[in-house]
Amino acid sequence: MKLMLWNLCILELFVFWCVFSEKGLLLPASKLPGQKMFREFLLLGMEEKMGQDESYMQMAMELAELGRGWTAPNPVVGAVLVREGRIIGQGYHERCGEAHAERRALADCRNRGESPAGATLYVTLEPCCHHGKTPPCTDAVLEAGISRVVVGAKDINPLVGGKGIAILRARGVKVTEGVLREECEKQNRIFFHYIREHTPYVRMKYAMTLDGKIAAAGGNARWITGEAARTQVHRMRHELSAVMVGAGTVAVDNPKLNCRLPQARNPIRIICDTTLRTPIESYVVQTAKEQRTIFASCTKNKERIAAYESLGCEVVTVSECRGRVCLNELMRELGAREIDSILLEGGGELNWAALRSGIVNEAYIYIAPKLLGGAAAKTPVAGSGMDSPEHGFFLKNRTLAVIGEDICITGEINYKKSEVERDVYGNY
Ligand code: AOF
Ligand code: ZN
Repeated sequence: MKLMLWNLCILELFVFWCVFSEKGLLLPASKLPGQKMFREFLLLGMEEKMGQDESYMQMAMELAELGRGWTAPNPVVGAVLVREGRIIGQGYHERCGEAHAERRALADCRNRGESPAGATLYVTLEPCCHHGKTPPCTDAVLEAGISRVVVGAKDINPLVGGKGIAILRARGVKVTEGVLREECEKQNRIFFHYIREHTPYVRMKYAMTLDGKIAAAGGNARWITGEAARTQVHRMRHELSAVMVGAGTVAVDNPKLNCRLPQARNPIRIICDTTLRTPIESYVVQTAKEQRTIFASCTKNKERIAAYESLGCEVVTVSECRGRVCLNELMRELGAREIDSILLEGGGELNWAALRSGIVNEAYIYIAPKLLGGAAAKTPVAGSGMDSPEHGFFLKNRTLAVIGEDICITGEINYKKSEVERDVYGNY
């Protein structure tokens, strides 16, 4: 009992560190010292609190997180192999194109000199049964002689879609489905959205003062929030595939739109620029050969397009909706390019258009304990605005957290039909 309490204490400290430390979720846990031993130690005693299946699945979910940012457009997946109450292997999907979590766990098991025959495999997503960039995981599970597979979420990829589970059952493997299903589905909400809609999952993020300003009256926006919140945003740039801003933001701030954290990747940059007027000298254009940069524009001016392309930019031409880049069409174009997620970093006009066209899935709103004033100072969502408070976009499944000196509110946008304006082609 004492040991259990001690373990829970450490677990809570660890969670606190993850949520509140400046680096928090930012340090890839694979780089933590003794990470594997630490996880296995944490599990001691947890079975008394949760069911055994749930606690191993929880561990598989934590492993899956280590792949976040590297696996797109694939899901994050973790796997744990257990025999007679002992963990004999663990792994996660590390990068798109590389081995899946199940094969990693089996390799780890063999590296430890253990045999996977007769073991139970815990995996956060149904094992695949198709030949993609890698061979089917079902083959690996059957060859290894695994006797039971515990699955978190079903894979809705039409190439799998329950067939992985059916194949295992038909071959005599005992399969338990839906352990921590909701949590596992939530963990891969980007993947599920992308597979279902073929468009990117969009997270709108902005930082404002207590009086709702995203910059001072003269336009200076450095910095609204403190360092801890800014570090978190950099983590998001690593975790989501792309970051999107309007041409106005590039013209005013000349931003880098990169990720300044160690062992992290840079996001693809997407700039919505209706008339393709972004200065050629701007940082994003000049560094397009080092960091993939996509301009979304309505212009048909071939020379202008060629000028950007010669510097390494990609130009995606879409139709015009209300005089601006058609965001619904753009999302379909980006989905076709396998971009599964976007961090929308505004400004106000783009945020409004994105909300109004129904492409925003969730919002991360940072609030700094400052008041700036200024009737002309910019606000995070501009455009023509709603005519009545009852028509406002509403956030559901909200969370509230203190990040350094700031507050962060998150939530999913609960669209009602009246809030989204689209034509018969699905465009705003
Ligand atoms: C699993 N375990 O770890 C992952 C799975 O092109 P491939 O071969 O990498 O296959 C990608 C698809 O496989 C992906 O769309 C999803 O359906 C599944 N991902 N499945 O059993 C894993 N990453
Ligand atoms: Zn697989």
